[in-house]
Amino acid sequence: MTDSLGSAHLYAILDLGYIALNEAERVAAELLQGGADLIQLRGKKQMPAQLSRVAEKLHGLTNPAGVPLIINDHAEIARDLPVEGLHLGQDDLALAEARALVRREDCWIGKSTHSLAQAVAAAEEGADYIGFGPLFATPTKPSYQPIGLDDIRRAHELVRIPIFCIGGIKLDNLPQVLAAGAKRVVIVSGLLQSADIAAATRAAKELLDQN
Ligand code: 3NM
Repeated sequence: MTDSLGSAHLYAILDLGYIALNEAERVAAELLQGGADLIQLRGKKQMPAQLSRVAEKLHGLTNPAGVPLIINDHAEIARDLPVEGLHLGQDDLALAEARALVRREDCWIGKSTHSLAQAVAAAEEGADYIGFGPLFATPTKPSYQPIGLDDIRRAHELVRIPIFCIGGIKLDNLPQVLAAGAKRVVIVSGLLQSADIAAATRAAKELLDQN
């Protein structure tokens, strides 16, 4: 799994705002079946103990599939479970604090960034990858101002770690996002709300792989 961050193009987030707790494993299986390269577990409303139980179950699916599982926000879950990564927002722990808490060399730490300046800062802070967005308005993070497509190319010139563009990306605007210079994307509602999650994941993956 060591090189899998560098070769990852499609990052799916299993967001418990869209998926009921008791559906999480089925949905994770569909994302895996469709070929998602990375899966994040995001639960803004769940208690850590509850999320930890879901993460453990999901890891039982992702690990045999060779797909890294990343936990959003909760450094203590990344410390206690053998997940492959932790994702932090701008308002979460600083990267160094998170690393000190997790204390696992093999746990990637990614960071959400919303401007070129934040992207550069996250790389300098030692992030293993960044999210860059939201490109478009998104119901998944309704209060965030979209940044559009214009800075994508510049972000790739300034930052050498993997950049996952995010925010309002769907199958129908993915070609536009790729044409603007994106190499890797995160898709949340565009996968989770499709009638056939595995098929939508596979379609996104094909577009990314052709790029
Ligand atoms: N982070 P969807 S945008 C979780 O810009 C998240 O950091 C963002 O969801 C950021 O694919 C976002 O449904 C939501 O638009 C992405």
